[in-house]
Amino acid sequence: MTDTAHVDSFVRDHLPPPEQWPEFLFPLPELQYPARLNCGVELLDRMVAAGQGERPCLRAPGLVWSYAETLSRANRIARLLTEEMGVVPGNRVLLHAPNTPWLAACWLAVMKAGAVAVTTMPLLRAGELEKVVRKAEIRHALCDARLAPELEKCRQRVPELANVVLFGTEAADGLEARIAGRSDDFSNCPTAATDPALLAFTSGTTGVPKACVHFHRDVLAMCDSFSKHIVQPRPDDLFSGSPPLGFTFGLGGLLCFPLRVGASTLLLEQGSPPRLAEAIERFRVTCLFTAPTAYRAMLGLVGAQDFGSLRRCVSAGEALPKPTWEAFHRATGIRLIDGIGATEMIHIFISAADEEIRPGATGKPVPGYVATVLDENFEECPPGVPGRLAVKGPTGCRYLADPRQSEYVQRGWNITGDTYVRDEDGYFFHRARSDDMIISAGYNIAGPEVEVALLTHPAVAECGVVGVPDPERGQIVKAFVVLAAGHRPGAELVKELQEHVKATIAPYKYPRAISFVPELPRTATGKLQRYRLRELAREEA
Ligand code: 3UK
Repeated sequence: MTDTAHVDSFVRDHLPPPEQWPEFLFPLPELQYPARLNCGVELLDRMVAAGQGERPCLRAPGLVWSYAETLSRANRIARLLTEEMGVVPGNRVLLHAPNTPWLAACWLAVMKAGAVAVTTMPLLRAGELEKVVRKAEIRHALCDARLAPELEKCRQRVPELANVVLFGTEAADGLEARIAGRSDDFSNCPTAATDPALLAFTSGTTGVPKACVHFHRDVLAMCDSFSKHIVQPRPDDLFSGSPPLGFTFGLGGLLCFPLRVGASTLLLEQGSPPRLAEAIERFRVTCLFTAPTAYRAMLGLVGAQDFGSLRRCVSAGEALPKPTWEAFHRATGIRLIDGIGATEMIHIFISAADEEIRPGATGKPVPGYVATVLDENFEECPPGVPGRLAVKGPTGCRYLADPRQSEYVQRGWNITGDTYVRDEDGYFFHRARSDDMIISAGYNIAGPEVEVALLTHPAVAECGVVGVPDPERGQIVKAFVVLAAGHRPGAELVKELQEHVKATIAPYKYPRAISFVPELPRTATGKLQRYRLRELAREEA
């Protein structure tokens, strides 16, 4: 591995040994990348050189930066990083901000400088930031001034994080002031296609977070597989959505996919369903990226807000329940694009669009990827038999210095930790996270299947289903239900919901216990935290 532009070899030195890497596949012409490749250059300089300079690139309410203006800012930030902050290729740069054009420009600058971006969720607290800074040995940070207090607390605990520059401030030592006088050209770092470009921390629930290493080529591969073949964006598209750029779902959908084709992106600091719905109407968003629960919540706003501009709507992060797909389709005529992605894979690898969509299925392997369902002995499960989802393609899992590498990657396959079933036509259906399967009186029950059944009842706004210990049955199925407006909790409704599930799916799967709750516990990326529901159930017992 001499073919690198990294001067600081920390990330490369802490990659897993080659025999623990997944197998990589590049089966399409668009996935053949040259040995030297800088994804920031491909996404930005290349577009300006191709005559896109005057077209809109980054937007926020009240602001539009063209491709040329974005390039000018990214170049001046790259100069600040390399000329003044002392960043050298391979150094990690922490980026901490809500989704804004400045954050996007900083990310592009980090790429162009050959540094390694570590973008964190804006909601992280000092203690969580500390784990990231220690694990990735970070000395440099660019941070939104509004989030400075939390980062400052972190810096006091890790003094190695010496070099913090704030943006979104008029202060004389702020980023805007410090780039103002700089020349707006920059000599881009000639990174290798296999030089690390980013560390993506997983939204793991406990313990030390895992950092996934992704190369410059991986950033382009997510654009040239899922986006090119399933989203099929056009230069006149306007992308928007809720996932933070610190979550690779957001990095792809809200930054890289639009820039790869010369389209524009509307970055929103607040991506709650009402804000999103408002922005869709006001800015005429065409491609939307958000979570299944947000699509369900937006159903209630369909009459009040005009969604007529939407052309592509991508749902990921959790399973998209069939009732949500159907209700959204009835209300808007839009066929939601479900897709399973993972931080380890950088983006979506099973999905479908348009007429290929089968509501209730995640889809088929995205062009560039192969996927299968394996049993404990690594034998392929026949159609109809659930097993472990396994996938390979142009991207894959490489944890930074982590023994858990050999759990995620086995025999060249990325094992995502999901239980899936295939049908005869090759469609993949999500059952549950493998650790979330409920075993009750000898039956295997997938929590999400019970959730789907409950969601078809009008009283249910949201729900989460888990297994709780039971002396007789091993586990019983327990549902936590958030009621829709106008419905009241009570023994009668419990009975009604139980009967409803028994009439919808095999009766043995019905929830023997139901609790009504005001809201469900979710991660910063919007995922239901089933382990917290299990804790809650234990506390109640
Ligand atoms: C689950 C899904 C069913 C699944 C992600 C799109 O979610 C992303 O990454 P994470 O690392 O979580 C990965 C896990 O989330 N999951 C995601 N999408 C679906 N389950 N249907 C889906 N459509 O358990 C997976 O293993 O947080 C999603 C793009 C980039 C991402 N990082």
